[in-house]
Amino acid sequence: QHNLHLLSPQQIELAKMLLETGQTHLFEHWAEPGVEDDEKKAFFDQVARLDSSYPGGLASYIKTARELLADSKAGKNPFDGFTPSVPKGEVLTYGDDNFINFEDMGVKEAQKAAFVLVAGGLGERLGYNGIKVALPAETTAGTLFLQNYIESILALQDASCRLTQDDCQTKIPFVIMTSDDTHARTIELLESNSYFGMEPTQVKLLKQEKVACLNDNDARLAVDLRNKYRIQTKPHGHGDVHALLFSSGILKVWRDAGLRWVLFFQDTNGLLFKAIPAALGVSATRQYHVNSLAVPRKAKEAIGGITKLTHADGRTMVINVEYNQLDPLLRATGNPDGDVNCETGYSPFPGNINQLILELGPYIDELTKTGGAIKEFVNPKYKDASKTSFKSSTRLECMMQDYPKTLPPSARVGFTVMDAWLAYAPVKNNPEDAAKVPKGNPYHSATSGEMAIYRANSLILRKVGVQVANPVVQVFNGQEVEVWPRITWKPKWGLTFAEIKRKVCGSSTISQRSTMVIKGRNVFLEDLSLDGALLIDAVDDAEVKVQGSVQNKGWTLENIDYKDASVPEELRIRGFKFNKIEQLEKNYSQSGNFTLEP
Ligand code: UGB
Repeated sequence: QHNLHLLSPQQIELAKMLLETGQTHLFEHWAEPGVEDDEKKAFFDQVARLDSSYPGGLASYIKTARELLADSKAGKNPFDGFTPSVPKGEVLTYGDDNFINFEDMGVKEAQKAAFVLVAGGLGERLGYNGIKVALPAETTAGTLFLQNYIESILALQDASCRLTQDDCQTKIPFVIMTSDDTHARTIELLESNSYFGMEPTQVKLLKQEKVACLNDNDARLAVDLRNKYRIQTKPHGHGDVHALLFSSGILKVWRDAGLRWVLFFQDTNGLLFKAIPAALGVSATRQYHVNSLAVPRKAKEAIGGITKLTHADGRTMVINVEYNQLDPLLRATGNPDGDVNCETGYSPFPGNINQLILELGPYIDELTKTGGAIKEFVNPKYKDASKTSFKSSTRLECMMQDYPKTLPPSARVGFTVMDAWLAYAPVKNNPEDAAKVPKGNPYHSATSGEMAIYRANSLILRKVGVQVANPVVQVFNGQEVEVWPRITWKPKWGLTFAEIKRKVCGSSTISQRSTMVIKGRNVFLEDLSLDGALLIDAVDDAEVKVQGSVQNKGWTLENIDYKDASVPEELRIRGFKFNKIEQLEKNYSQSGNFTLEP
């Protein structure tokens, strides 16, 4: 009351809203008028931000929170009335005719695509001190995750452009969702690396805001313990991406520019773009409004399961059921063993890798109705069984893959299952937790993420006719992994099966202890016999044939311990580093035709 005369009309409205929604306690310990006025102003600035960044405003947030907290207290099952079953989707096999046709189609469609990376999370499970997209995806070429994503989008853009007759000006738009935790460091990474070759105007950052924390079942907002004029906030989840895209107005700009697809992806999957062209081809061919990428999933693996839910009233939807909910849901619906592997050795529910392809038109139609609001959930940690108080404040959360929950039954929601070796190897777990993963389940660590890249590249080269040696098994940071030859190439060398096949002819062999890095676009492997390390770089208009036998001492893998603080964090979380003993390195900086014959 005493402070009212200091407030602007907008601030008075916000104060009224807070009082009407039961938030009187926020003002209880305020100093009298004239004291700490700057802090009071900052409080209202924060409330204004919380209000404007949430679809429907803060009052709507508090109302939803009360409902969800009441449901949680009552132990209400969010899947009440629904029976889960295994849905049908498109199952692809790398390199067969079907896959190649989808890839062709996907490359054509890429001209009408925009990409959205959700990178607002700090990755608490990984415990890395930097932003995750700044980590090297692998340490042979040293390509960073963000660099790999940008170079892949550019490779797709070029490949797509090459298919058109006319002068192609396509610049695939790329949005990165950041948060206060990642925003400044993402900008710095882009700027200090000249946007990894992308035009800065192609890239747009959208920063998600945190949401207010809740102290009790009445959804009373939590006062920040360090400052009584601030409300505690926490991340709201990757589901924010839809509201942010909608409110930014960018979706309509894309539609007006003739785009048709929006592809969403996460921060640390070094394999993802090997699966993108075919998955986009599936979207276009099947005319899916929503297409989720999936991989075979081990029961209880920490990724959601794509599930068909059928309600007693006849409604059905195909949706991700999060890993902690799938097992109880199955048990509650007549499957006493819960989430278990079937005879294939995998869960019958495909694993969601949170790569979504949405058709832009229906997406805009839906967001025009919802404002981008996504069905939320709350996960309070209660002090005791009475569920009347929390151990610490909680907040509402939302996930981007819950977007289909509000869609009408007529929406075409599908999914595409890819081989896990091709499509999915995230870096989420710290070495200690990864070492505890049950045997046979993926580690999802920096170690396994890097080794998966070498395995995928080795398997791809095998598919196009190169004789690649078998892997050996080694243990790094307590994790047993297959070590394949360390083969990497830039996305522009080959993003699709057809493109890679075109670059390989004759009969080449690569031994297990070998390392190969291809950075040039037009490098052709012809009767190469590699036993050691070979690094080739070439400008785009240099055409290089690689022949003959390359043999040298090569690069060896040296074990390092994740606790060894003398080694940089991005290396020690892998448990190994390269000992670069001997290599053949060739760099072609002029245009022309060349033959690399050692
Ligand atoms: N992220 C944000 O941008 N903002 C946020 O507020 C939070 C996260 P996690 P999660 O593919 O393995 C997801 O923490 O949420 C970004 C799916 O829900 O790595 O535990 C963050 O930067 C699950 O179904 O994953 O699990 C990162 O890029 C399964 O598919 C992304 O969101 C699982 O991923 C994911 O955040 C998986």
